[in-house]
Amino acid sequence: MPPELWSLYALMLESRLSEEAIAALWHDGLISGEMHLGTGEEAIIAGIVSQLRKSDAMALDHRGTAALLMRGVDPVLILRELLGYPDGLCGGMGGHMHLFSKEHLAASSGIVGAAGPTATGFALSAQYSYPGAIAVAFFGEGAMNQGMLMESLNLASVWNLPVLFVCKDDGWAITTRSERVTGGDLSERARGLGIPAVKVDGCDVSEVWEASHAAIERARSGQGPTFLHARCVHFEAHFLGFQLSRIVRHPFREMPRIAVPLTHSFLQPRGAALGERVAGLKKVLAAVLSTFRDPRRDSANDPVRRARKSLLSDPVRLQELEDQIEQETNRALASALAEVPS
Ligand SMILES: Cc1ncc(C[n+]2csc(CCOP(=O)(O)OP(=O)(O)O)c2C)c(N)n1
Repeated sequence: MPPELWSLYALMLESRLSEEAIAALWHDGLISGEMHLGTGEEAIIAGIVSQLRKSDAMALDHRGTAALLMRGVDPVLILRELLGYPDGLCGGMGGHMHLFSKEHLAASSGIVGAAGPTATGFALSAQYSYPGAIAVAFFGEGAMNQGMLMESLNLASVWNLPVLFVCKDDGWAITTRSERVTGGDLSERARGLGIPAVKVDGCDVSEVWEASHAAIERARSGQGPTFLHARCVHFEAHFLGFQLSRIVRHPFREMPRIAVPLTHSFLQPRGAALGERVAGLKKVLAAVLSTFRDPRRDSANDPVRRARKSLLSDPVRLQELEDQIEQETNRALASALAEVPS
């Protein structure tokens, strides 16, 4: 039986509000370095994490915050980790890309593809020591071109390990379109290694829940791994402050920042021949114009909004739930910003 959409929406909203709070801290300069969020992935994470049991493990990529929040890791510990405080989840040393919780059997890595071997290792130990327990690997489609992930898929297949491999496919690896670097069909790749593969709309939490439920049951009952290919959209693009996502959101405000230096370089007397310059300019214009058709402009791809729409039939309950989650998030934020212990 799937849980009611209310509880899945609560997980997704808590994650979204917490990540919006993280974004605000980052924009205020309180978190150093890059910041990759999981905004847009909430339906994939909630649909799966809501089904995990205590002895199940998670291997996460550079966008692990949402999964840890939904798994029940204290949001104050996560926030204090991102702020670099010594009483953060990993002593303030891991940052957002290397979040670990031994208690929750969860390990992240900023090394693209590393979720594969980590989850496979977790699953191997589960097969010996905790029959019925499973491991989940979350990774982007860019990671599917990493050798270690392919090797993990292969080993999980031949050793019949209880792993759910979850490919969160947003079609981009930083600035590279997936079709420019990825041959063939990803589900077919998994099938080629003997692993059943299922494609889902990663913006639809009920669809993700249904598909992953069957896969998780297969793994728990000793029938081996499954590959789940879930399409999603990253609303912040690769990381916070990413120029391309700013153009997608505010094309007219951001355009002059591109057009002015471009015009200057175009009019330079030295450099490439005119034909090459025109060709270059055409490419840039095409890239900018394509942002108008970008899926990130369409709120129908926002999993949180989509789930919310289905709950609008009970506006009073919805308002109560949203108020409660907002208050909890604000409380966690206030605690996280409290004095660093001396
Ligand atoms: C082994 C390795 N190579 C390159 C990088 C730099 N890098 C960080 S994120 C990223 C793109 C990953 O794309 P994808 O797996 O699709 O995940 P997404 O960021 O789209 O969620 C790259 C290349 C890295 N961290 N690790």
